[in-house]
Order: sequence, then structure tokens, then C-alpha cells
Amino acid sequence: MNSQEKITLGSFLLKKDGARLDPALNVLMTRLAQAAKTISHEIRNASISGNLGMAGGENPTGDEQKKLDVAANEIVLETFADSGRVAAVVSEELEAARCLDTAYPDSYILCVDPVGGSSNLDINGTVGTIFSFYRRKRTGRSQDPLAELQDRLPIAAAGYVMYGPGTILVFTGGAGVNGFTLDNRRGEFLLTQELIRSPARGSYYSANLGKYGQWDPYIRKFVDHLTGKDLASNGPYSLRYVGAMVADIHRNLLEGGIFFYPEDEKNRNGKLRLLYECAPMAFLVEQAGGRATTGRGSILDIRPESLHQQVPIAIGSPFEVDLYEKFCREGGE
Ligand code: AHM
Repeated sequence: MNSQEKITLGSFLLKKDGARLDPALNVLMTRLAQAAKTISHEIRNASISGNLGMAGGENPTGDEQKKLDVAANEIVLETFADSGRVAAVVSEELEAARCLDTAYPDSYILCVDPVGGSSNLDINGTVGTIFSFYRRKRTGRSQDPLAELQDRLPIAAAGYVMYGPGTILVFTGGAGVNGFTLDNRRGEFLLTQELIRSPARGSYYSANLGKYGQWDPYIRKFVDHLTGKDLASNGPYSLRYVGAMVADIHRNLLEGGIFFYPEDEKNRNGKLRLLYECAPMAFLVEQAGGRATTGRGSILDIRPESLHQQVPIAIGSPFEVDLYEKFCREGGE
């Protein structure tokens, strides 16, 4: 099948998921794809346009911002500013939520990490955008987006864009997970992975092993188990770590395995943020038949305490995530 015969994101939204997604979400996903194309262009041209390196500021969780973190955040804000459908944007790069005017009764809160895995930016490594749209229960301008999110808003759609050798958009509207690849010549996302299902188990694990000495003993025992010689079957597992959550989860989603970023000695809640990293990825992976946990409970059951709340996470194939929970519960004994 050549690229002309593949289904575009636009026609997929209208014909396929269109029946299950509400029309507003079609509009939002179309805008999201537009933002992704612009971010992709900015990333791919950054060394020419002078957009690599530090921006000079810090984000709300204390990470130094890169120029592309700031640029991608601006692109997202501009893309949704006049949509009339997004009442607030919660972003890794904004201390407070950005509240926007709405023009329709149905509106959404967008939670977004414009560029995740920023330490890869200056070395031409893979990075990603993570997003989720929460369907609001209220109408009009949002007075307090966090309070609304604490009211257990349902996720209407969530996904990620991966800027690797190709630009890939993977998303779910709650009825299956599908992947689209950007055809740069046509400027269109084309359906390339239909109804992605997480393998029940895998042979990869992804984690920052440099933190091994700072992890709790049961996490270390879990890793020792995965890499042990006496693993009954399937092992030893192979380590694959990109350092961009999107890329590490994408591999495990397609090929099976587990990504984890646990609590450590210094950071008792881990590093990754609930609203715009962990929850969207958990929603998507679970839609594909995978699992996501803190080690002690479902990521999707957590009621956010703050916009930038961090949580430990283990996510991927059910077999390995179950095993991770067992080690957390029983200390690996
Ligand atoms: P960022 O949004 O500041 O780039 O941080 C998030 C990223 C994740 O994408 C990735 O899984 C993790 O940080 C990697 O952290 P580390 O460098 O500690 O391994």
C-alpha cells in the first residue's frame, strides 16, 4: 500500500473513531496534530535555527528549561488559544494553569508535556509530547482547573507524539489505540499501526539504572530478578533506556516489557508528573491491554493534589507490571 492509499488522521477521525468520539474531540485532535507538526519541524531544524541549548529558566518542578521546551509550550498554547473548546491548559512549563475562553458548552482541560526527555534534545536523541484532554463537567471559563480535575474528570482522549527517526502520533479516544506516522511530503499523519495491543509479556526493561543504589531494596531485587541467571523463562531481560518516557513506553507497547521510574532515597514520589506524564500514558497503555501502577495502586485512581504532583510509576505489559507490584508488596521475598 503506498502512502496515497493510507488513511489520513483527518479521515480516520471522521469515519472511524468519529462515530465514537464526539465532534469536539475531532477538532481538538486535529489541532493537536497541527501542533505536533510544528513542534516536529522546530525540533528537526533546531541546530540550524539556533534553538538548541538552555533557555535560562526553570520549570515548576525545578528542571532547567531548554529553548525547545519553551518554544514547544508556546506552540501548544497558540494552537489551542482560540479553539473555544479548551478551558485550561496545564503544562509542565507553566507554574499555573492557563485559563482560556470557551465558545461551546462542551469543553476540555488539556494537560500536556510539550517536550519530554529534553536531555536528549542537544544530542539529536528522541523526545516526545504527551497529552490528555479531560472532559469538563462545568461550562464557561474555568475558575480553578485543579479543583475541576480533582472532581474525577474522565479522560476523553490521551496520547503521545514521538519525534524519532519518524514523527509518530499514538492516541486513544477510549476505543482502541492507533498509531499514525507523519508523511513529511504530504504534511499528513497516516494510519500506520491500527489497534495496537500490548504484548502480555516481554523481554525488555527500561529504567535509569544509575539510580540503582538509591532505590529501595525491593526495586533492586526486582532488577536482580529480571537480570538473574535463574529466571525460569523469558530471561534475562535486556535493558533498553532512551531517557524519554515516550520512547521507552512506545517500545514496550509494541514489543512488550516494562518501564519504571520509582521513588528513590531523595525523591520519595519519583520524578514523573501525574497529570501530564503518568496519567495520559497509563490511560493509553491500559486501553491497549497493558497496566500502569505506582507499585501500590493504579495510576488512574490517584486524585491529583497539585498540578505538578510527582508519582512513582511502572507501566507496560501485564506480566511484568504484576511482577513489579509483587516485589513492592512482598519486598521481593
Ligand atoms: P523532562 O520532561 O524534564 O524531559 O523529564 C521527563 C523525562 C522522561 O521523559 C524520562 O523518562 C525521564 O525524564 C528521564 O529521567 P532521567 O534522566 O532521570 O533518567
